[in-house]
Amino acid sequence: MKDEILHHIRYSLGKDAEHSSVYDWRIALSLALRDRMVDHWYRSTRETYASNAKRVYYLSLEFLMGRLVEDMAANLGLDREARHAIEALGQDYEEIVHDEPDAALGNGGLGRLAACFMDSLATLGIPAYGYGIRYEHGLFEQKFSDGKQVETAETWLTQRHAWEFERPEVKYRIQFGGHVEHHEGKARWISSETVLATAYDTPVIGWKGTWGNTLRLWSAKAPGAFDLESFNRGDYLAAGRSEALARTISRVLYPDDTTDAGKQLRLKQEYFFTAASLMDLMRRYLSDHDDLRALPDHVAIQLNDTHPAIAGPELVRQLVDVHGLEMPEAIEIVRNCLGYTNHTLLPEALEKWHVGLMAYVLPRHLEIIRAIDHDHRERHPGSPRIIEHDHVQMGELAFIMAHKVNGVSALHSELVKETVFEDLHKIHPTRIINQTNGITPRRWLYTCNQPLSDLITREIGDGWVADLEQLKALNEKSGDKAFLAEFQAAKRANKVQLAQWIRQTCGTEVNPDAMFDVQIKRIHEYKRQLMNILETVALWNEIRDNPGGDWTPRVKIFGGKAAPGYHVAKQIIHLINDVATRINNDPVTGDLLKVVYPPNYNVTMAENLIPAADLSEQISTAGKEASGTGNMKFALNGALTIGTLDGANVEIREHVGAENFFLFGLTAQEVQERRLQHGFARAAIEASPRLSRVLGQIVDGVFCPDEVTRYHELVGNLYDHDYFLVTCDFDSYFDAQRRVDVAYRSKTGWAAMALKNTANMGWFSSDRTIQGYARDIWHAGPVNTGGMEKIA
Ligand code: T68
Repeated sequence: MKDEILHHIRYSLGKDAEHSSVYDWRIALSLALRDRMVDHWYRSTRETYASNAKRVYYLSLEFLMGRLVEDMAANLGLDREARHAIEALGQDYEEIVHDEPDAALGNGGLGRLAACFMDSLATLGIPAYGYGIRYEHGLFEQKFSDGKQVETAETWLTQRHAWEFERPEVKYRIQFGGHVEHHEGKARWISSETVLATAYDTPVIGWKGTWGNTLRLWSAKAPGAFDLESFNRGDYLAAGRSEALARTISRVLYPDDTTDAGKQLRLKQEYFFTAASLMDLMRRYLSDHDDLRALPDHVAIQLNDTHPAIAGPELVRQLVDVHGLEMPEAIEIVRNCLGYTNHTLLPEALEKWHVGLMAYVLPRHLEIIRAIDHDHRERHPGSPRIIEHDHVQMGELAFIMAHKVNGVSALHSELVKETVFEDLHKIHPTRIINQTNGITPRRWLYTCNQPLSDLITREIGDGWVADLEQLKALNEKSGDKAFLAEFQAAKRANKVQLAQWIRQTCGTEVNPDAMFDVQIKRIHEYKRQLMNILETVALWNEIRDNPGGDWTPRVKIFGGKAAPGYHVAKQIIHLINDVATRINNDPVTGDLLKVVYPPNYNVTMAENLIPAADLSEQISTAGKEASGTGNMKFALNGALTIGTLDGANVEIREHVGAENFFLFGLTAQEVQERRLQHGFARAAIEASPRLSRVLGQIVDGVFCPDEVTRYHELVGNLYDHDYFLVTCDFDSYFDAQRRVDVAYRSKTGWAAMALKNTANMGWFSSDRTIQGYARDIWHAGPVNTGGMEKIA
């Protein structure tokens, strides 16, 4: 390793060791690791071709990969070797690891799920490609200015991205606009704009290096040569214009995790990467098959939400317009290839495109969508329409064009049947299935939590890393005082480290013996960070009323970004920061209560916070969080959950045991009923002296003396609307928190409960999730083990 790193310092970076920077060392280390991936990767490709195995294509507008050095090294079995080599070269391994920017090509759960899936597909040896966009700018960086969120552009690609291979020879012409001509039953799309899609490949190697797949990300380029004529005329701007225009398509990740309100560029991004991916997989298929009717036997395409839903009409277009198949047959072939995953029931997040925009950007596709709609309604009279109120409803389109539609937790999948797709579910009663989300144990335990990971491996060996259910063996240890002490010591080591990091980033002193209570996720009304901060104020009040009481010291930790245009979410951020300032400077509460909100939450920050958490906040309004995956990461790392019966919380509670989970709040059913009661929020506030007092303080400007009216609108909305029932669940949440306080006071009691969480979270490995997709949707499996037989 040492020699390989030095080789790259010299021949890839053109430096000598004495004059190399941290950046140079990081790139050299990454390149050395990448070299070690290549043989695994080629072998996998060869075996896939040789076996003619079915390939899985995972289409996702987002891949939230985070940093790669540690994970790549770990999967290659080189984590210790890499560290030793770097240290032998006189360098600081931690510093080098921390130098890598996150690949933040995603907003949150949906993008991170895609990244976990890539890891599991490779670990299971399933031949697969991830397809997405190589955004020049990932998710914006967040700073706080006087407590308010400020966004700046993310710039990961201003540095060399050492993991990828540029594939200049792989390029496709992606068309937009124009019109369609029809001659003798054949359609010809005369487009008005062309952009080139070029490929960048990152190898993804599974655990122990057994298999390697590809993450192929597309970058947009202008199709023509540089316009030298304009340049020579002195019109420098015109010379670069078409290049700049083309490049905007892959320039920036949309930062909204719910609605992108019909933006033309967004539709172009979606079509751009979907069309390029389908052209690529068709080229691969036709290179060794000639029967298009057999496509579904060899190709499974998974749509990560509706963002790539244009895949249906696009693949039909290729089969009909390019290869001459008949429309109904093409529709059937495409349906047998496609699966669609739904990630949300929030109405504002269901994609809809105005037919005018669709006709303008993708005229041929609009025709095909009408044909699909017609075909479906002929077969199923009374079926809901794909085009409704002049909008193409992408959920309906994806549903009709997929042979399986899945939700991401048991509760969510049932709600999908009862709500968004109620009518389509009646027509196709076996199409909707469930695949509860999972997380990769490689990143989310093995690499991010070394103290716990080492302890587990010492106790039960390292088989758990690729077979997480082996953690069950730890159940036997829940009465073993000595083991519990070690389990606690691992947690404490993580907390000491985090306390240090908090001092550096926030300037706040926190006591590692206090309970670390963490809520990290996008800021959204339905996730109810507002309820958490209101409860914080209520607790502050009670401590101040009785400072000598037997309180359980707490550190409330928040992390998360708000979409730049989401006004209420930004107000919530501001309020959390204002409350933090007041409480952290209160000598009365002192170490009993602290509030910290480190800016710029991302995958790397999650990897630091989760191993140090005692309490995991999963407090969404029941029925709103499709699954959650952070909830799984915390429980796996030995945090207890305080949560509602929402998303995968329900299944987590079943697995870890109700006695090891702090439940509160209304059920999804009760939420629906409560909303119908006139004045429910005002009534709830009036019935809760505790909540009334907190809201009164906020309105009086206790936390914003410089601008007393700052939160009047926010509080006013709670009284009059409170769509997410913060007021109704508040007392039940407060009471649950006091049960948490009591439980935390028994150190071994708490440790035993925490251990029960770790020991029983094995089922939430994304390996299990991927096996479910492979079995129920893709009918695909690993090549080297005889395919499906291996999958139970
Ligand atoms: C999340 N969705 C769900 N969406 O909210 C979460 N949306 O419950 C679930 O665990 C997770 O998906 C994985 O299934 C998202 O993260 C987005 O990020 C998103 C992005 C663009 C447009 C719409």
